[in-house]
Amino acid sequence: MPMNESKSNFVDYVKIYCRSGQGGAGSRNMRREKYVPKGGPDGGDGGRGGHIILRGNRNYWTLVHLKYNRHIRADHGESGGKSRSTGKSGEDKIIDVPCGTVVRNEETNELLFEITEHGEERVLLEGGRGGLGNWHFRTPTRQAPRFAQPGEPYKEMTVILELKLLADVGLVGFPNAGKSTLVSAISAARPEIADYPFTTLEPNLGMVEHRDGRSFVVADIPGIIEGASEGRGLGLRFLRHIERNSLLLFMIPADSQDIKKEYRILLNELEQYNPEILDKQRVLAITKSDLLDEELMELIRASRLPQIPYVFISAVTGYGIQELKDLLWTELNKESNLLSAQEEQEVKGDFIITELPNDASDSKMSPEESEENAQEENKEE
Ligand SMILES: Nc1nc2c(ncn2[C@@H]2O[C@H](COP(=O)(O)OP(=O)(O)OP(=O)(O)O)[C@@H](O)[C@H]2O)c(=O)[nH]1
Ligand SMILES: [Mg+2]
Repeated sequence: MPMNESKSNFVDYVKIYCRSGQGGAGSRNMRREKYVPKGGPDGGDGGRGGHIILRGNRNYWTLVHLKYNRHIRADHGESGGKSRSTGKSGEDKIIDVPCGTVVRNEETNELLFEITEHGEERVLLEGGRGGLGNWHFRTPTRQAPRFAQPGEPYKEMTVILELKLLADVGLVGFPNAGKSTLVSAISAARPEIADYPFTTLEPNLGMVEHRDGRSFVVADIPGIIEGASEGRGLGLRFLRHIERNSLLLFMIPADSQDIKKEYRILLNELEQYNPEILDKQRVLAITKSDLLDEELMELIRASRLPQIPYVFISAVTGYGIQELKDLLWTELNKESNLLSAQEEQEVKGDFIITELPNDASDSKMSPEESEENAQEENKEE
């Protein structure tokens, strides 16, 4: 099984040390000029130390640019000068990250913030303020203060940056289920496809063109196996990429021994990872249906299938692909998903909005249809 790690530049987790700049010291200068007796204090303020700032940038898709740049320091502020001149501020350091980057304190594991939008800037560490020059400390009784404030110290922190890809539909399935084949059939993405397990080692995103210029984004993630939550196979670390998908597409091959059982195993692994993932809407694609004839298909239909909307597909012949896209689109635009549309937009920023015409409303389901679906859901649990 070729597991060529070195070729991978998909980096979705980095630990970096950051340090802001120290504030410059205030000056203690005394004015001394030839014809100016008793010049008095004229020391200027120190400059501010540079901030460490994180900025969302839609041109970045991974954190690979930070992998070999793990120490980031902003400049210190300069000291104040004579004639009340203020020291130069230290330059801020701006760290560009992809939209969807989560920032945590490495020591405490505390979630600090999340960068979701292009251009969004958050100050991670403030630079120290510059100290005041002696000029500020004149009083009627102390006309020549020979002291000034030091600059504030810098701040430092090691942070963990984690990337959560933002896609509408997350693919869930065992290795070899045909996930990557589907993504290459319905989008312009060209993930690697092969008849061995764990071909996909890193997530791929594909933009799916639907009818009338509408589109949605599908995330192809590595296969999941039983025990993945205990670290088997590639484990479950990639699941964080589907935590925010609004819909999960389960993919189970038509030649599977027991579709329902396979579904249960997948479901169980997801639950081990994060029970909230199960709140998402689910759709089932029975893949490789070109291996079936009508009769076999009927048998599968009659068997105990999971109680979620399903469709037979073949990414090879194109069978059921349009039906699948329609189904995904309908499910994505269901009332329950639309409720969080505002939130979604916030999360996505202009990540894909530029390519997503926002006229999804006319394909909303009728109330009867939603109710039917609700009943189906109930049956299952
Ligand atoms: N007959 C048939 N074979 C398919 C179909 N879709 C995928 N395959 C084959 O199934 C194998 C696995 O396909 P992949 O798309 O790489 O599967 P995957 O789910 O991405 O697998 P991992 O990346 O390893 O998790 C390949 O040999 C594909 O050619 C299909 O619709 N019909
Ligand atoms: Mg794959």
